[in-house]
Amino acid sequence: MPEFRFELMAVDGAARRGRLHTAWGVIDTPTFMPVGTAATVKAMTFEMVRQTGAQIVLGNTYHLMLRPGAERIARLGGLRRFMGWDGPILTDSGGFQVMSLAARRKLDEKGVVFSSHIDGSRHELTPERSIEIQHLLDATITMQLDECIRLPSERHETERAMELSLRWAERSKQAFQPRQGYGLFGIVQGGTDLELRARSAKGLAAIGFDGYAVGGLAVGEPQALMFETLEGTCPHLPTTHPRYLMGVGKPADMAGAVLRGIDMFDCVMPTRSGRTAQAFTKRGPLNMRNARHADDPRPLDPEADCPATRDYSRAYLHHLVKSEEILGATLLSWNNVWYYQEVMRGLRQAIEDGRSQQFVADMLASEAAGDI
Ligand code: PRF
Repeated sequence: MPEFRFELMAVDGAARRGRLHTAWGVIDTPTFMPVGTAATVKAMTFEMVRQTGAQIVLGNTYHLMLRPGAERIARLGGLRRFMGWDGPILTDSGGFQVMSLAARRKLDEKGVVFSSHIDGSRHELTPERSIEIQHLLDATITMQLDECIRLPSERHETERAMELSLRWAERSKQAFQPRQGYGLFGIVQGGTDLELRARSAKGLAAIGFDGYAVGGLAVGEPQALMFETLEGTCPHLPTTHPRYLMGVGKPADMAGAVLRGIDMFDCVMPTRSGRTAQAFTKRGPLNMRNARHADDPRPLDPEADCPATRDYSRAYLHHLVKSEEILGATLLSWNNVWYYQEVMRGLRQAIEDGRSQQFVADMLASEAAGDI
């Protein structure tokens, strides 16, 4: 069984090209992790997900503990076996989803008590229970339980949540059972306050994790503020470990974050927007519902090595969307996840070649140029 280990292969400015070795496979970074909230990357089979070049997918403690239940998934051989994905998985800890989805919730030092958004049943999530659930799911990468606050917030509220997350980080580390090839990530909080971010990052590094996530961003703040916060956070994180920006984002957000030292991303955007008729392309996003596609025989990109992108006409994709055919969601999600992986492939090569700034500038110009 391989060790859990981050190999830094090249650096270009603050951007990093690495390789994360895990029990269930290697992950080339910068990487994008498609979101498989309820044990499915929505509308896609794992053959499609694999075809895009994805090397790791994400699952959610919150959703899976409620349905079908963590103990059931454990009896069925863990989440990888249950859903039929043969690579590594990362599971989020549940706190963020409780705060955005649960019906009633009460948070204190111990953890968070909430009512399910599915049937109203009461549940408790503590740092220890979150880790236990992620063990039952057999997550390759386990996330600590944290508290993500809204932005903007008062400084004392931001500080309270950051300190609580740090104490929960310590408890998560205690509860985590180390196994060869498996890792536990801490999560930096602290809003957009750089002093709080620095304290959070240093506190986590002192506890010692296998990787470090930056949480509490992409919650509605302008992109420039997110980038500033990353510039004030990444330098306080160990260079020897992977850095994961949670819930980000658009291609331009990810590219900018890579230039500031981030290695890993996840976002529902490619799959969610695939279900609402949006196609990401190197010429920017297209709304396939638009009538201008109705007679267009061209594929989204004839040079792409993804079937969804290369083998179906825009006219056909438009027709599927207009007729609310389920295949429309599948093909657009497939195209979008492939495009996200294409951005990551481009970034990795550019970092190796020492031209990451130029690559990002060209990518932004191409996306802004629009469709021809
Ligand atoms: N914490 C956790 N999961 C998250 C976030 C966070 O702050 C975010 C914020 N963008 C997305 N997902 N645990």
